[in-house]
Amino acid sequence: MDVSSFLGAKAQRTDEALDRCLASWAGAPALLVEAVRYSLFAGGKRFRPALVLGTAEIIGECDTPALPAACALEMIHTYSLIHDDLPAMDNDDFRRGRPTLHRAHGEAVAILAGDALLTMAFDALGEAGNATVIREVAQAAGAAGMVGGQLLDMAAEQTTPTLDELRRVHAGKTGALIRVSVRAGAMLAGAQSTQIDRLTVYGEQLGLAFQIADDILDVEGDAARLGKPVGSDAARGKATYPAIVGMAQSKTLAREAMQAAIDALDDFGCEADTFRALARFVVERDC
Ligand code: GRG
Repeated sequence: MDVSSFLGAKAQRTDEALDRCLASWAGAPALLVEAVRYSLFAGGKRFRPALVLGTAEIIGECDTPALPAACALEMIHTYSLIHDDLPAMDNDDFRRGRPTLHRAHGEAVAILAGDALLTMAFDALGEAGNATVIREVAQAAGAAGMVGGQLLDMAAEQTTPTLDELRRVHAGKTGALIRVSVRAGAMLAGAQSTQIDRLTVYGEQLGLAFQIADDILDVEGDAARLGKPVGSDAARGKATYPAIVGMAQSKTLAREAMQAAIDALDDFGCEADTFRALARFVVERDC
């Protein structure tokens, strides 16, 4: 299956499951549900759910056991985007092709919608009934993962970190959720530990390639395709790969990470071909 059909199919499957989760949200104020829906169904790529579901299929041929984790990872990712866009953080006006949630509904509603998504994610994850997965997702999203990476990222603004420091920022801010998406899908499909180890390397290298590509797109991308303005990293003095090592070296590093991700799949057969193509897509994408 080609990458865009794969992403499209997994996005549809995830959206249907997310819709069911929200429909069962009895008793929640209508404004909160509307705000959550505004951000959740704004046309994200559903990249993390696709990783969860795709990994489960590589291992077990069926992605159903991993569907709660796919929903949970998208809810956590969407909450992180809502909070990242707030005036206290990046103060962004556009996300996923529409005004950011705080521009549409105000800051307080945006904070609460993010809180609601984060808590609902763990409700959804509980359905999968695997305590190890719940703990790994919590750790990846939390202080030693995405939240910690976000703090380091803010602290690095207007500074020139070393490449190792930059890697640490991004391993937390972006890499942790991508890595745990692959691990959760594998664990919920009953993978053996050697398979989980190889897929973890794939997830780590893919996350790195994804972040470098994201930094490159902020310089060279098309705002209409991205659904948000370009050039904001440089305007804010953000520590990015192009800022630290230059554009040419950034592209080389992205390709090296892509190749390392593909190499990590050597023990798998044609069932992992879509994931090999996905690694190429991550560095070649325009949105
Ligand atoms: C607020 C705790 C907290 C964390 C924020 C997600 C994040 C951490 C910051 C966003 C800043 C950013 C642009 C990071 C680069 C990588 C990234 C997460 C890009 C957005 O993810 P995509 O491309 O977005 O998967 P869609 O909209 O397609 O889901």
